[in-house]
Amino acid sequence: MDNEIIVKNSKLIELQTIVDGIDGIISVAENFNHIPFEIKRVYYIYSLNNPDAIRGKHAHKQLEQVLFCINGSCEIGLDDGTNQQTVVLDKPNVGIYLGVELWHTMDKFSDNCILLVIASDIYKESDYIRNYDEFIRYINQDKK
Ligand code: T46
Repeated sequence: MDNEIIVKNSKLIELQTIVDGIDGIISVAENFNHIPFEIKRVYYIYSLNNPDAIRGKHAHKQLEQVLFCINGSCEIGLDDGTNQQTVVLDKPNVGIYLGVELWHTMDKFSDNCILLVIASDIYKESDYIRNYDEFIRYINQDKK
């Protein structure tokens, strides 16, 4: 398992680290710069105390997102319908871009894991494909 991205519509995004001596580090994500879309929503997932938790298990039709594990670590499972891979997020300044039509899961959360998500749109349940067979049908349909 490595972090070379082979699935479609995904890439790693590495933010600069501004090291403030012994007093900490700053990483910055800007609209259309480090983040390849206009940011419309930020949410974060925490209190991931169930070691067996598997989140995600869906794809998006239009939504683009970048996930950062800003504390601890977790694994992101990616599936574009042809290729599957697992990516470890364990650095606060390295995130993963999830484009459209990408089935994803999040699991193997470490203690105190915090997942920060930057999204291109507000929450719309109609944008979710939550059934895997439906996802495969959706990506294979003729989009004339
Ligand atoms: C995604 C991954 C990375 C809202 O009402 N508003 C929101 O902005 C969000 C994110 C969620 N919700 C509600 C919808 C569900 O009733 O919160 C509940 C749990 O959402 P979900 O099961 O989709 O959570 P995850 O962790 O599986 O997925 C989340 C995002 O929803 C999703 O877009 O790509 O993180």
